[in-house]
Amino acid sequence: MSENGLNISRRGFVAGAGAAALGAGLAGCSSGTAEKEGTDLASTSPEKTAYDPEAGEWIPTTCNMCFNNCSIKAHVVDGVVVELTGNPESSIGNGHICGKGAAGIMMLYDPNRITKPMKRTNPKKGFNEDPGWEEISWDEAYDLVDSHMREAIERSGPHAVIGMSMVASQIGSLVRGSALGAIYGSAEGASSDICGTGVHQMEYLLTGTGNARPDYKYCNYVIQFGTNAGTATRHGFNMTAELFANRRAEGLRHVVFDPHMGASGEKADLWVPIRPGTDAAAALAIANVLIEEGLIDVEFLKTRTNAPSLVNVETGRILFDETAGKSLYMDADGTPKTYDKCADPQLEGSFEVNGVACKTGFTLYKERVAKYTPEYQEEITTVPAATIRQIAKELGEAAHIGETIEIDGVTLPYRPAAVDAFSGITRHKHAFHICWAVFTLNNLIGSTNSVGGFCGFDPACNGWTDDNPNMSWHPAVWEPEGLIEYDGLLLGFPGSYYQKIYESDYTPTSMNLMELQPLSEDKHFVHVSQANPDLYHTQPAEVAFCYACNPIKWWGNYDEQAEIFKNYNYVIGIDMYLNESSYFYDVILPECCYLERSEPLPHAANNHRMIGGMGNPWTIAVWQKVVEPRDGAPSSWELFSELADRAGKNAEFIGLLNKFFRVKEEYAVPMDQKLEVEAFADSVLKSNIDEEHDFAWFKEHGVYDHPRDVDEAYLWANGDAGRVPMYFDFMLEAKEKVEAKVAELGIPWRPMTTRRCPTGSLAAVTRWSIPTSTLFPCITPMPSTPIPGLWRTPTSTRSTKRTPTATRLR
Ligand SMILES: Nc1nc2c(c(=O)[nH]1)N[C@H]1C(S)=C(S)[C@@H](COP(=O)(O)OP(=O)(O)OC[C@H]3O[C@@H](n4cnc5c(=O)[nH]c(N)nc54)[C@H](O)[C@@H]3O)O[C@H]1N2
Ligand SMILES: Nc1nc2c(c(=O)[nH]1)N[C@H]1C(S)=C(S)[C@@H](COP(=O)(O)OP(=O)(O)OC[C@H]3O[C@@H](n4cnc5c(=O)[nH]c(N)nc54)[C@H](O)[C@@H]3O)O[C@H]1N2
Ligand code: SF4
Ligand SMILES: [Mo]
Repeated sequence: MSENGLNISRRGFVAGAGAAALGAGLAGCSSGTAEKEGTDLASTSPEKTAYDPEAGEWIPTTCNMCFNNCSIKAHVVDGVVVELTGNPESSIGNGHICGKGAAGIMMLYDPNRITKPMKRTNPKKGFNEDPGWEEISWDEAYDLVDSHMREAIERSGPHAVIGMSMVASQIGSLVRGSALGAIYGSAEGASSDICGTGVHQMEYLLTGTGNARPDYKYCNYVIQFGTNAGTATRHGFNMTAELFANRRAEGLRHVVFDPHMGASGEKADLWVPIRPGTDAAAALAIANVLIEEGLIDVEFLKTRTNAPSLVNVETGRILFDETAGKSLYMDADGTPKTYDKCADPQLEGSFEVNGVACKTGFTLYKERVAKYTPEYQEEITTVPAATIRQIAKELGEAAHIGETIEIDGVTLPYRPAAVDAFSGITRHKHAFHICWAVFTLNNLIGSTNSVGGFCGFDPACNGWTDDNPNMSWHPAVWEPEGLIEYDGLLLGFPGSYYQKIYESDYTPTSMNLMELQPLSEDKHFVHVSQANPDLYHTQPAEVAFCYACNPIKWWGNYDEQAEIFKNYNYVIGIDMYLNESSYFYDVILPECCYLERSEPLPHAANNHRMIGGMGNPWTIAVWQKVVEPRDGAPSSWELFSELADRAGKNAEFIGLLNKFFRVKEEYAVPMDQKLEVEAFADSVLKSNIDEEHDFAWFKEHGVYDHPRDVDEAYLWANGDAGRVPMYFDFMLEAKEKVEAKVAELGIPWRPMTTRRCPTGSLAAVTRWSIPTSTLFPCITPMPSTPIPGLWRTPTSTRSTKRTPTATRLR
């Protein structure tokens, strides 16, 4: 083993051809100008070159040092990258590069990067065992992957293999899932359970898209619960950082609930330390004060939420008109009417309908939060009651309830106050319930989907040109209650929690037991069932395929995970480095660095990078190779294409990718030969933009953008119908069905208390935290045949007519 443990001699590398320019690159990186005193990192290199920004070329591409994938420019001189900067022509990153992004140059030239396939020679696995890595040829590496995958599946069926990926290379993960599905019929996947679990579901339910944020441009008051969005982290970090900082300087008031004074806490106007895991109590107390003080948007609650729904006090279930198949509201004239025919719905009250005692959903909500006085929550959270009162009043007053604003000729509700949240509340038990309590505050003040309020990143898209609607989406409406559905992250394909809950069969078909978690986001149950297959009646996987991830650390219990990993017959890893998980890998195939590869449509359709909103156009940016890959290591696209080609599965693999990327037939690449990445990029771009904007155009220009219309930034700006839930009747439906199914199958599931209140404890729907399947296809292995219903005609008036099972008037 060499000094760095990788059979790569550091000395050999540094003395090599890239050293002089590498030194120059580091100097350039640290100072931005030639030979600034005191920052000379290049002194160890044998030869020092002055940095000349005019030399060589500046190549537009995409950063992958984190999943934000900011648009950058790489300064390449004599075939060596000497500096990375933000690309000011792109809204993705707004021309900024963060410290980590600038350090990408160090990853590119890091001698410890793996660039050749290796196999383990020590059969013993463990954190204290040297795997004894031995370099092997690419041929052998592909054969090892192919034979172990194939044999496991032939022996034990499609569930014998589990694919794992997360967010480090998100489109690569989509390709990984597609390839394993198309080539091997692999049907299992796993991901981490401590990312957006809880948050994304609430964001889908409230904004029709899986990522939401304060509408910073217009917002004057932001409360953050457990997130450093725009100060250090989160989705579209470099887009948000400047915008948020400017708005704070202009007087935006920033309140942060966080046990720890992190990046947000230290910049906030008011940092509110809170006992970890207790945020729901604080949020419910804020709701209590808002209601007490009359600081609620009654009009919004009546017309854009299901709060007026009539609820059977006995069963907790919403009343539906049997013939119309729609939920019932009480009209001002004292007659119950379907939600869409009710002229003046009563937000509050107790009624009797056909002999059934009922209350409105809002009344039940109000009764529920009555208990959460500021004083009561103080005992739970440690946050002083007076602080909660102050924040609630500030929030309610900042919301400008009743006011409107005109944007691009459209008059819209103006609610410049928003409650935002992420990791700090999603990574606790009952994450969904905490998020539920927290995000409902936006409904109370009418800021959900309003100008200045809490808005989805990309709630709707009319296409990337004026006359090509190929890339478009708009959430449908769940007719029985008029609730908005969603379009998934990444690819913008339609999804429906309501359909899953009301219509699906809950019988689990995989180790993830996804059918029993209809609101689930990530496939993470594997880490429980793999260790207890008998308990859950699941089939353990035999081979694990880990792409661009470090799964040992996903669940916080390294030692237990180590035991699980030891139990796989064979573990395949694709990475750029050895990490904790690789102590358990049998074979590692390197992927080249992001600066050494090209990827089609790096930001997918509507992913985490584009925060949306007026002023942020639809931006399509290039990800292109800026230097040749060291040792010829492939990209994930090339690697999976090779596997598909060797297996004779080109048509299946390419067919699936065509669906995902909405490739038009006239631009499709040949299906009977190995996928060529840049040719595929061409078909994707031409299909979704136009003939002119092919990959060659992007290589030269880097970025294409298209202005965002007002109805693409604000969900209801075109007058569309649609509501969001305040009373979560569907949770009760799911609870009943999950309970019945686990009882039938003898699956241990922890029952929760059975309250029927909207913010109560309906957590039997989930065993852990509520975890999704097709929302995040990047982490979901795909079946080998195209998924029915995934490919739909783009339209902005799509709606669904479905009958809930609970249409009876009860
Ligand atoms: N620059 C950059 N941006 C990124 C990423 C990256 O690697 N780099 N990664 C991306 C990914 S995958 C994710 S998931 C996001 C994460 O983005 P964020 O959600 O903003 O992540 P954190 O900085 O972990 O923020 C969590 C905060 O919650 C606090 N916290 C912990 N427990 C509690 C609690 O009980 N209550 C409250 N109120 N707060 C609590 C913690 O102290 C911490 O300050 O960032 C994404 N954006
Ligand atoms: N302890 C701990 N656990 C956590 C979190 C945490 O903050 N701390 N965060 C949670 C969250 S929010 C998330 S999203 C997950 C993230 O979990 P992962 O996605 O597993 O993220 P990382 O641990 O960053 O591991 C990424 C791996 O991908 C490799 N890699 C990076 N770029 C590339 C590439 O271009 N190609 C390939 N093939 N490999 C690449 C890196 O070398 C690294 O080994 O972790 C979750 N678990
Ligand atoms: S925030 Fe942007 S520049 Fe920084 S590492 Fe992430 S993708 Fe790169
Ligand atoms: Mo994450």
